[in-house]
Amino acid sequence: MTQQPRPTLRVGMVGYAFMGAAHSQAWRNAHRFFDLPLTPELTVIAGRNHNAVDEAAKRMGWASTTTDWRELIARDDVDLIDICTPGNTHTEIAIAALQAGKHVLCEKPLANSVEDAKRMVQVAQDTAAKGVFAMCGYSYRRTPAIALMKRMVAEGRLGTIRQIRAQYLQDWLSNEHAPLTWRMDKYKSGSGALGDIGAHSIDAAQFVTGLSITEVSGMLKTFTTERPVGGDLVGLGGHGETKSDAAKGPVTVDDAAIFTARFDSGAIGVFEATRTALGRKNAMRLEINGSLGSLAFDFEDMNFLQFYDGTDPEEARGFRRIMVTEPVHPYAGHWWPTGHGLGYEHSFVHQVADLVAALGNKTQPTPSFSDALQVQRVLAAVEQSAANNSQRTPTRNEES
Ligand code: SOE
Repeated sequence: MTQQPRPTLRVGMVGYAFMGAAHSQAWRNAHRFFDLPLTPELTVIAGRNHNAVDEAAKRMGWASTTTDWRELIARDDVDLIDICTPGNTHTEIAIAALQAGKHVLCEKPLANSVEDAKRMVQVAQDTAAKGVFAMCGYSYRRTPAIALMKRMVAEGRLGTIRQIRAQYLQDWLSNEHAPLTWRMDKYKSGSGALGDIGAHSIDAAQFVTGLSITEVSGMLKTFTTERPVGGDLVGLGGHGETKSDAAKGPVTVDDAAIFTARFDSGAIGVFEATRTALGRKNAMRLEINGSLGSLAFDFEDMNFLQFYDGTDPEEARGFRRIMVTEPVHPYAGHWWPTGHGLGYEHSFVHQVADLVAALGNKTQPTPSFSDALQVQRVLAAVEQSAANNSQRTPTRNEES
């Protein structure tokens, strides 16, 4: 008997840069590797520049284009809006889409302020009651090793969680000649390394432990306070040199952020997010120390998870290097035979698969906008702490 074709989920995406490309890959492939209740269709992509969005549509596989995101929302052949734009546009697009009855996937961080995030949460809660759902794209929680960390913590393999150590280290702004882009403009991005990559660490730490951050003390640093305007924007946000006599513009966000955190259980944490750790390319690291064991992950070695089991016989104790490619591991069994490994793009496919499964079951996908609001609160608290110079004691003073 021939199987009935699955209903479609017609997607309209706003944006076509790095995240647009990663999300497009996920919309194209999720239903080919996961048994989904709905089959995504890449219906329309929106971008401000007509030629650029047409080129992107051809390259990424979108059926049509528009230069006005409002048209996506007006179309009755679009069921979900995927927001892959700078943070200052998330609130307006997401609220308009939800109120038009479209599901929403919104890239992280949710918004550029707690106030905007709260507005988005309110609308999302109202529309969820009518079966229109919203999710925020914290994709790292869908890396198999991080999902395995959560499973092992929930199974009690670490005992009582005591310390969380999270670093997200990049180096694409180590070069002071790297050009100014929207990621260095506070109005567009909300913050620098803190909100761009520190947000991933905050979400992952809370997701894996099931704990919430209740208090922080932070420091922000901008090493290069002005950068050349224009120049070749290659890669993440602006690799490459620009002409030395190029006009310069102000950097209004942090290059690096560090903060300590207290969790609701009494656990404590240390967080670091930087774009100037020369030599570290995308080292999203998370270590959890518990009373019975420890787990440690580094995205630059993303198919492996380090596990120290304190309940092992004393002579056998040591960090084990688990290859997270077995069918028993989260997501891994949908792909290749054990040992063949996955990459950065697979977490976005897992994100789409889980989102579509939830929509097909008419249940709230996670992380919800409320989950993302909690991250936004932590980001704002770190910025406030850094601005107030709170908890900082000079090591020298006039007497010493
Ligand atoms: C830039 O730092 C960036 O593209 C982030 O915006 C992404 O969220 C991260 O996954 C990779 O680096």
